[in-house]
Amino acid sequence: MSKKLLRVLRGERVDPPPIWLMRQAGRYLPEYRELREQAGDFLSLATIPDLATEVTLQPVRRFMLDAAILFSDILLVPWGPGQRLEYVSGTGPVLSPIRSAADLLRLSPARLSSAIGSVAQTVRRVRGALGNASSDVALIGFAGAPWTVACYMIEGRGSRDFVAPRMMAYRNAALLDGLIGLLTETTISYLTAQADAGAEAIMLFDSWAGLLPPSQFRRYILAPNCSICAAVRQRFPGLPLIGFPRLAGTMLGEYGVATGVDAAGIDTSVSPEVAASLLPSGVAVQGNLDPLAVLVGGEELEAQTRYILTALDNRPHIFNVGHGILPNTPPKHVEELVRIVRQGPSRPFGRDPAGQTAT
Ligand code: 1CP
Repeated sequence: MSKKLLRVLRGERVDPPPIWLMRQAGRYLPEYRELREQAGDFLSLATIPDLATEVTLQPVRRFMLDAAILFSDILLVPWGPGQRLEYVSGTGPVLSPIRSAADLLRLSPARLSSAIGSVAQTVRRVRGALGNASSDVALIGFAGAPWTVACYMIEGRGSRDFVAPRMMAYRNAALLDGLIGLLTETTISYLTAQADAGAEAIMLFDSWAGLLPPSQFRRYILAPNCSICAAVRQRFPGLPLIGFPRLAGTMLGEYGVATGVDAAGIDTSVSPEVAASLLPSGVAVQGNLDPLAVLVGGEELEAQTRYILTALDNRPHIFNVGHGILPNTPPKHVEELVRIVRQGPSRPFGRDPAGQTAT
């Protein structure tokens, strides 16, 4: 019998739905903090295959989740070809910003191959470890989508509004087109290497898709996501693809149709029923519990979880959070969440916590 997550990605409704969580590996786990300290810096943790393998497996072992997600970061794709990158504690990633054609020319995409090599090695080791346990756990590989990676490359750090890349879309579209084109090609190689090494599904994170108006959304989100999905499909026809155009709002429907993804991740702001109605019927919905509800725990966690389970009961559904698990989340609350999801959408709680009944 094939793995639950893969069945849902093929369009099957599975009850209770499989569950995994964005940022399921990370600082909220004491075993992660310990290994992170040993490694010294985040990039070592992400690029030394033995360490990255262990961190990938930690949450799967602790919570018996239905999927492992490769432990890596979306910023290895600019770092590999030579963009300076540092993870500064308290600030997050800091990069030397790309603001001109000369900055772009300094990157050498051929150098990405050594970063790709270490990530492929991690994928092989995780598959080996999961295989030995003859488990039902699927391994998800991933990359950032070009616009989201470009946001960090141009801004040079995390931001709430990423003004520099958005300005570039108006004032120097040729440069942005060049960068998005380069990222589309490198992302295809990066994902192809992960699939070759044994990733069983691929997720494309477009975390900052929601910053663009519709015409730019089509140019910088739809077009590159479509090219990547088509190229990966051509090489790996049966490999399921999950797209996550975060905060895309009503553009979610166009995204689902144009890219042909097998599942769409939805963020916390989207009503699950509306997301389901915007997407083609065979497309699975992945999401979308508020990470803050996991942090808070208790009755709120239970009510919000049951609401989502009920709202997506009649649809291929992968239970997840709407954005990454927060660093202060008590691991006990994740345990509790997994327990609630495995009980399925039992009726008495199938209400929107604000009082609206799920249909
Ligand atoms: O230990 C630490 O201090 C590092 C924290 C951390 C972790 C645990 C970073 C830095 N990256 C990661 C791992 C990571 N990043 C994974 C691993 C798999 C898992 O989910 O368990 C994944 C899938 C990502 C993807 C990622 N990185 C995204 C897309 C998803 C999202 O959160 O929107 C983004 C935007 C990044 C950039 C990034 N890397 C790290 C941080 C703190 C950030 C966000 C910076 C910001 O915007 O403020």
